[in-house]
Amino acid sequence: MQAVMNAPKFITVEGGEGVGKTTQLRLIEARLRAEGVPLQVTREPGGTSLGEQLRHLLLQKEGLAPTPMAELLMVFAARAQHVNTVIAPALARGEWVLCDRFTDASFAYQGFGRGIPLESIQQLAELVHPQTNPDLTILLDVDPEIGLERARARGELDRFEREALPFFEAVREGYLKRVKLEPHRWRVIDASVDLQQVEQQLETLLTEWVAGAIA
Ligand code: Z5A
Repeated sequence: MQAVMNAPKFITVEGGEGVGKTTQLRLIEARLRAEGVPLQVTREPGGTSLGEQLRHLLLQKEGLAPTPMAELLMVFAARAQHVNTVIAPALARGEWVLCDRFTDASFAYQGFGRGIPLESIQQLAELVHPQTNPDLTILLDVDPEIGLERARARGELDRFEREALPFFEAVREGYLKRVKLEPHRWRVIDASVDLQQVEQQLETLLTEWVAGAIA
């Protein structure tokens, strides 16, 4: 079906460890492409050559870990490059952008997880992407104990995944607080159930969203 868009849509997907983001992003992508939506699929940290190099530095287990502030500035450096060279140009061309994590992850991980003041993160967000903010954010929500179990079963853990449970509890709390602040932007999916049931919830959401966004 050839879809005609009312406006470009910027969709982000968020969640803690082992929520199944990678798995569910593929479903969302396939669904939007089947609707004929011109789509740019990307991720953070990453999405550009510089961003992918910063991602490698952020996730590596070897060497000295960045301080929380260095970590925050690295994710925002990657984001500055990403927004200016990939996300904003795609939206300007009339494409939709489906992004695996965005600034909400900085609030959740560096703010709630690492304890950096939320106002500092807000200031960076306003500096780096004043005009570029998600229209819809899907939170895949799961109890961190279940999520960590899944991540561990998947294989070797990166630097973030090696954090202790309280870190991930704080990250989850952070996401849920962000949902309360801007409920119209967020849709929360219960990702504790099996994959098929998560997919069903997403299908319902996408049907509703696509119907509303495509003229
Ligand atoms: N980060 C940050 O700190 N600040 C920022 O601003 C940004 C990011 C943007 C990398 O992100 C890190 O960057 C991230 C936060 C930080 N922390 N870490 N790690 P990432 O998004 O690339 O990394 P990730 O969180 O590990 O995402 P992931 O690789 O997409 O993993 P996932 O969400 O856990 O998804 P998955 O691979 O699809 O699922 C994991 C396993 O569970 C897999 O074997 C699945 O088959 C299984 N699974 C998934 N769903 C289910 C259900 N429902 N039932 C049973 N099993 C399931």
